[in-house]
Amino acid sequence: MNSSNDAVRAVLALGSNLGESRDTLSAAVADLADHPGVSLAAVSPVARTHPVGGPPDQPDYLNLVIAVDTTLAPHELLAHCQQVEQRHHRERIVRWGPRTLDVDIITYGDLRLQGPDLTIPHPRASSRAFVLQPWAWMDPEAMLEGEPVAELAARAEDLPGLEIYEGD
Ligand code: A4P
Ligand code: MG
Repeated sequence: MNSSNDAVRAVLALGSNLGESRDTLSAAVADLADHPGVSLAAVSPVARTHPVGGPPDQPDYLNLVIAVDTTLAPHELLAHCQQVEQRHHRERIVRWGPRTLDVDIITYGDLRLQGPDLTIPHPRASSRAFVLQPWAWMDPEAMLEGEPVAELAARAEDLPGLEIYEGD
Protein backbone atom coordinates (compact mmCIF):
# COMPACT_ATOMS: atom_id res chain seq x y z
CA MET A 1 0.00 0.00 0.00
CA ASN A 2 2.86 2.36 0.73
CA SER A 3 3.93 2.54 -2.87
CA SER A 4 0.39 3.22 -4.07
CA ASN A 5 0.21 5.92 -6.72
CA ASP A 6 -2.77 7.50 -5.02
CA ALA A 7 -1.01 8.24 -1.75
CA VAL A 8 -1.70 11.75 -0.52
CA ARG A 9 0.87 14.00 1.16
CA ALA A 10 -0.38 15.08 4.57
CA VAL A 11 1.21 17.29 7.19
CA LEU A 12 0.76 16.40 10.86
CA ALA A 13 1.68 18.53 13.89
CA LEU A 14 2.70 16.99 17.20
CA GLY A 15 2.96 18.69 20.58
CA SER A 16 3.76 17.63 24.13
CA ASN A 17 4.28 19.49 27.39
CA LEU A 18 3.93 16.75 30.01
CA GLY A 19 6.28 13.90 30.84
CA GLU A 20 9.36 13.08 28.79
CA SER A 21 8.22 15.15 25.84
CA ARG A 22 11.21 14.59 23.57
CA ASP A 23 10.98 10.82 23.94
CA THR A 24 7.20 10.92 23.52
CA LEU A 25 7.51 12.84 20.25
CA SER A 26 10.11 10.42 18.85
CA ALA A 27 8.01 7.40 19.83
CA ALA A 28 4.87 8.99 18.39
CA VAL A 29 6.55 9.68 15.03
CA ALA A 30 7.59 6.02 14.88
CA ASP A 31 4.07 4.91 15.85
CA LEU A 32 2.46 7.15 13.23
CA ALA A 33 4.74 5.68 10.55
CA ASP A 34 4.11 2.12 11.75
CA HIS A 35 1.00 1.61 9.63
CA PRO A 36 0.75 -0.01 6.20
CA GLY A 37 -1.09 3.04 4.86
CA VAL A 38 1.40 5.61 6.13
CA SER A 39 4.90 6.35 4.86
CA LEU A 40 7.05 8.96 6.60
CA ALA A 41 8.36 11.56 4.14
CA ALA A 42 9.97 14.21 6.37
CA VAL A 43 10.40 15.21 10.03
CA SER A 44 11.03 18.77 11.21
CA PRO A 45 13.46 19.86 13.89
CA VAL A 46 11.91 20.17 17.34
CA ALA A 47 10.84 23.60 18.60
CA ARG A 48 10.51 24.64 22.23
CA THR A 49 7.45 26.89 22.38
CA HIS A 50 5.55 28.92 24.94
CA PRO A 51 1.99 27.66 25.52
CA VAL A 52 -0.74 29.32 23.47
CA GLY A 53 -4.03 29.54 25.37
CA GLY A 54 -5.00 27.23 28.18
CA PRO A 55 -4.21 27.58 31.87
CA PRO A 56 -1.53 30.16 32.74
CA ASP A 57 1.05 28.03 34.51
CA GLN A 58 1.53 25.14 32.11
CA PRO A 59 5.06 24.23 31.00
CA ASP A 60 6.59 25.03 27.62
CA TYR A 61 5.80 22.64 24.78
CA LEU A 62 7.99 20.72 22.42
CA ASN A 63 6.48 20.78 18.93
CA LEU A 64 7.36 19.19 15.63
CA VAL A 65 5.78 18.61 12.24
CA ILE A 66 5.98 15.60 9.95
CA ALA A 67 5.01 14.96 6.33
CA VAL A 68 3.54 11.58 5.46
CA ASP A 69 2.36 9.97 2.25
CA THR A 70 -0.82 8.15 3.09
CA THR A 71 -3.40 5.94 1.46
CA LEU A 72 -5.73 6.42 4.44
CA ALA A 73 -8.85 8.50 3.96
CA PRO A 74 -8.96 11.68 6.11
CA HIS A 75 -11.12 10.15 8.86
CA GLU A 76 -9.00 7.00 8.87
CA LEU A 77 -5.92 9.16 9.32
CA LEU A 78 -7.64 11.04 12.19
CA ALA A 79 -8.50 7.72 13.87
CA HIS A 80 -4.89 6.59 13.50
CA CYS A 81 -3.63 9.87 15.01
CA GLN A 82 -6.05 9.48 17.92
CA GLN A 83 -4.93 5.89 18.52
CA VAL A 84 -1.34 7.09 18.74
CA GLU A 85 -2.43 9.81 21.20
CA GLN A 86 -4.14 7.15 23.31
CA ARG A 87 -1.07 4.95 23.28
CA HIS A 88 0.83 7.79 24.90
CA HIS A 89 -1.74 8.12 27.66
CA ARG A 90 -3.16 11.33 26.40
CA GLU A 91 -5.54 12.76 28.99
CA ARG A 92 -8.06 15.32 27.90
CA ILE A 93 -8.81 17.33 31.02
CA VAL A 94 -8.79 20.99 30.03
CA ARG A 95 -9.10 22.39 26.52
CA TRP A 96 -5.69 23.67 25.49
CA GLY A 97 -4.37 22.39 28.82
CA PRO A 98 -1.17 20.42 29.29
CA ARG A 99 -0.98 17.10 27.44
CA THR A 100 1.43 14.24 26.97
CA LEU A 101 0.67 14.19 23.25
CA ASP A 102 -1.48 16.08 20.76
CA VAL A 103 -1.51 15.05 17.08
CA ASP A 104 -3.33 17.30 14.62
CA ILE A 105 -3.86 16.94 10.89
CA ILE A 106 -2.74 20.24 9.37
CA THR A 107 -3.20 19.50 5.66
CA TYR A 108 -4.26 16.52 3.56
CA GLY A 109 -3.23 17.18 -0.02
CA ASP A 110 -5.27 20.13 -1.22
CA LEU A 111 -8.39 18.93 0.53
CA ARG A 112 -10.70 21.41 2.20
CA LEU A 113 -13.07 19.79 4.64
CA GLN A 114 -15.33 21.19 7.32
CA GLY A 115 -17.10 18.60 9.40
CA PRO A 116 -18.24 18.12 12.99
CA ASP A 117 -15.12 16.17 13.95
CA LEU A 118 -12.59 17.10 11.29
CA THR A 119 -11.61 20.42 9.71
CA ILE A 120 -8.83 20.50 7.11
CA PRO A 121 -6.70 22.56 6.82
CA HIS A 122 -6.55 22.77 10.62
CA PRO A 123 -8.48 25.98 11.41
CA ARG A 124 -5.86 27.48 13.72
CA ALA A 125 -2.69 26.36 11.94
CA SER A 126 -2.24 29.48 9.82
CA SER A 127 -1.79 31.69 12.88
CA ARG A 128 0.37 29.42 15.04
CA ALA A 129 4.13 29.63 14.98
CA PHE A 130 4.39 26.39 16.94
CA VAL A 131 3.07 24.64 13.82
CA LEU A 132 4.29 26.98 11.08
CA GLN A 133 7.92 27.46 12.12
CA PRO A 134 8.86 23.76 12.40
CA TRP A 135 7.02 23.23 9.11
CA ALA A 136 9.04 26.01 7.44
CA TRP A 137 12.28 24.54 8.82
CA MET A 138 11.29 21.17 7.36
CA ASP A 139 10.14 22.59 4.01
CA PRO A 140 11.13 26.21 3.30
CA GLU A 141 8.94 26.22 0.16
CA ALA A 142 5.79 24.98 1.90
CA MET A 143 2.51 26.77 1.16
CA LEU A 144 -0.69 26.87 3.20
CA GLU A 145 -3.83 28.07 1.45
CA GLY A 146 -1.84 30.06 -1.08
CA GLU A 147 0.55 31.68 1.40
CA PRO A 148 4.16 30.76 2.13
CA VAL A 149 4.32 28.98 5.48
CA ALA A 150 7.56 30.81 6.33
CA GLU A 151 5.78 34.18 5.91
CA LEU A 152 2.82 33.07 8.01
CA ALA A 153 5.28 31.95 10.70
CA ALA A 154 7.06 35.29 10.67
CA ARG A 155 3.73 37.05 11.32
CA ALA A 156 2.45 34.68 14.02
CA GLU A 157 1.94 36.23 17.45
CA ASP A 158 3.53 33.29 19.25
CA LEU A 159 6.83 33.44 17.30
CA PRO A 160 8.73 35.39 20.01
CA GLY A 161 10.33 32.92 22.39
CA LEU A 162 10.09 29.99 19.97
CA GLU A 163 13.48 28.35 19.60
CA ILE A 164 14.97 25.24 18.14
CA TYR A 165 15.31 22.51 20.77
CA GLU A 166 18.50 20.52 20.81
CA GLY A 167 18.12 18.89 24.21
CA ASP A 168 18.34 20.14 27.80
N1 A4P B 1 -10.48 17.97 14.99
C1 A4P B 1 -11.03 18.76 14.05
N2 A4P B 1 -10.17 19.00 13.07
C2 A4P B 1 -9.02 18.34 13.39
C3 A4P B 1 -7.76 18.20 12.73
N3 A4P B 1 -7.49 18.82 11.56
N4 A4P B 1 -6.81 17.44 13.35
C4 A4P B 1 -11.20 17.54 16.20
C5 A4P B 1 -7.06 16.83 14.54
N5 A4P B 1 -8.25 16.92 15.21
C6 A4P B 1 -9.21 17.67 14.62
O1 A4P B 1 -9.09 17.96 19.57
C7 A4P B 1 -10.48 18.13 19.67
C8 A4P B 1 -11.16 17.57 18.43
O2 A4P B 1 -10.73 18.29 17.30
C9 A4P B 1 -10.82 16.13 18.09
O3 A4P B 1 -11.62 15.22 18.75
C10 A4P B 1 -11.04 16.08 16.57
O4 A4P B 1 -12.23 15.41 16.23
P1 A4P B 1 -8.32 17.41 20.77
O5 A4P B 1 -6.94 17.11 20.29
O6 A4P B 1 -9.09 16.35 21.41
O7 A4P B 1 -8.35 18.62 21.81
P2 A4P B 1 -7.37 19.85 21.92
O8 A4P B 1 -6.10 19.58 21.17
O9 A4P B 1 -7.26 20.23 23.34
O10 A4P B 1 -8.20 20.94 21.22
P3 A4P B 1 -7.85 21.59 19.92
O11 A4P B 1 -8.96 22.53 19.62
O12 A4P B 1 -7.45 20.58 18.87
O13 A4P B 1 -6.59 22.38 20.36
P4 A4P B 1 -5.50 22.81 19.38
O14 A4P B 1 -6.02 23.93 18.58
O15 A4P B 1 -4.90 21.64 18.72
O16 A4P B 1 -4.47 23.44 20.41
N6 A4P B 1 0.69 25.77 22.54
C11 A4P B 1 1.90 25.36 22.15
N7 A4P B 1 3.00 26.13 22.34
N8 A4P B 1 2.05 24.14 21.52
C12 A4P B 1 0.98 23.31 21.29
O17 A4P B 1 1.16 22.21 20.73
N9 A4P B 1 -1.43 23.03 21.44
C13 A4P B 1 -2.64 23.47 21.76
C14 A4P B 1 -3.81 22.68 21.34
C15 A4P B 1 -2.83 24.73 22.45
N10 A4P B 1 -1.60 25.47 22.71
C16 A4P B 1 -0.41 25.01 22.34
C17 A4P B 1 -0.32 23.75 21.69
MG1 MG C 1 -5.65 18.53 18.91
